[in-house]
Amino acid sequence: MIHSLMEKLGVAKAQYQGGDLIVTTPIDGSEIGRLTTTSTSDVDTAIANAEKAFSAWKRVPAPRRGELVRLFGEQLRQHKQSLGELVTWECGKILQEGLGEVQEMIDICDLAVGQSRQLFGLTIASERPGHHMRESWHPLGPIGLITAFNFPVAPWAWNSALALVCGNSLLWKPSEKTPLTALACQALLERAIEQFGDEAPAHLSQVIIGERAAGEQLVNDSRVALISATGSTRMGREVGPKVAARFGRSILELGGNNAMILAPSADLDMATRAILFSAVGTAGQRCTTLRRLVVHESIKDDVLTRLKKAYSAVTIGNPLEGSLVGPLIDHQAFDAMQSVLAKAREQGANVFGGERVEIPGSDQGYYVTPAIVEMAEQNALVKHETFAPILYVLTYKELDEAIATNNDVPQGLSSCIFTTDVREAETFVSAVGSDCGIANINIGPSGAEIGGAFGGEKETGGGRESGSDVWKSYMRRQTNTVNYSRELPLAQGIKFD
Ligand code: UN1
Repeated sequence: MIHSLMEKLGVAKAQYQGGDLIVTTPIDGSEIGRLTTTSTSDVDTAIANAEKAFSAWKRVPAPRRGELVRLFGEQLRQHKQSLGELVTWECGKILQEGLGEVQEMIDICDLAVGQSRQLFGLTIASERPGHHMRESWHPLGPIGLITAFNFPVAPWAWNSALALVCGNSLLWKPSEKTPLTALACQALLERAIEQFGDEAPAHLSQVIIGERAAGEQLVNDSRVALISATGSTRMGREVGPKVAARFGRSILELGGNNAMILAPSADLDMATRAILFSAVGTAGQRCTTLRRLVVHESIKDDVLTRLKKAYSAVTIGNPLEGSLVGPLIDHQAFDAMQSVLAKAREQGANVFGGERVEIPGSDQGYYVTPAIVEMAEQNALVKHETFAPILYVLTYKELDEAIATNNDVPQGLSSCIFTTDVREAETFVSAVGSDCGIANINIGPSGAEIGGAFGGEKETGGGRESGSDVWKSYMRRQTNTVNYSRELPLAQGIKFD
């Protein structure tokens, strides 16, 4: 199965057989590939080649660069099914979500193509006669991308589609758990490059296979102008200071601990569906997964009854065969979930679900029933992000208290409120409301569209990816003052003669 998918996607067998990095599928734990890791000296060469590619690519007019991304988007459209299936094989998310991830890639390509004709700056009034000022945006340099297993392809595409139209070259270090999808994306991009022709330099996009050390090499190399890294807060705490120490730029997309405030006036049918998708979907392994439900005490019992009914009806099993919940990525993820649930029980919490589910033929697959954990208070356990389907339930009396609970965690990615009271809704998205990068009304915290800026505050890292004006992160800003007069007046009225 893997072979025929890889063949359709244009990856030769030799690229994923016989190497030292073993890749397994979380579906049943079986081996699906062995890749050769990139050596330290090969990473060094790759960086040097990325610099050369940048030097050529920045000379190509931006709308032409957009044409390459348009061709890449076409490749993704043609191969959506195969790439979606490969995503499912490699990271275990259900096929609907694997396909959704590829759709996000297609969407960002469309956005980037349009953006390639809109890399505009401001014109600014000068205080001096016969002068004007403007801002120009120029290509930045080689961009290093470090991505996580749970979204193995879309975040790479958010960054690379924009980075390419902005005139940069790419170096991609995918998660060591999901390198096959990276090879497939690279193969599709290479096909687009071939169609595009000679204007695209060699080594415009390169994949680096390896574990932590390979990523660190990118992080520490001052030739890499920007590091965009998705992963845990622990990883970001190492990457951020290292890039800053060499005055590089970084975009960090780290942990989330996303809450929903459920108000008494909410449409509970809608809220239940939203909770189910955002807490249970992707087996709780999105950075935007709903992890905390802050429900008004007057509706808690009703909501818990609805949720437990919905949770019990969820199908758990092989993500290629129509289940709603696939496996956790590996046994470490399972162990982490079990240890957190055991601690919660020790603390007196009421735990519903969370058991291992045996799927015939998948004894090395780690499938679990999603868990609901009623907590008396938002303690250290709740404030910690566990990358598994655990939904903590907390109660509130007044909206202010619920907003304080929403904000009282170290992470600040996504949040939402379900209410039909416009005052509550607007307060939640106001300056005294949610402190997160994403704050939604009557929609769950996950499943953002690519048109907006994606990312969060505090320990989430402060980076933004995808839409809005995020393209500016992949360019350098230049301020130009132009004198078209025959005089040389100084700014601030200074006389110097
Ligand atoms: C992630 O989990 O790293 O908003 C990204 C969402 C998706 C992206 C998630 N569009 O849930």
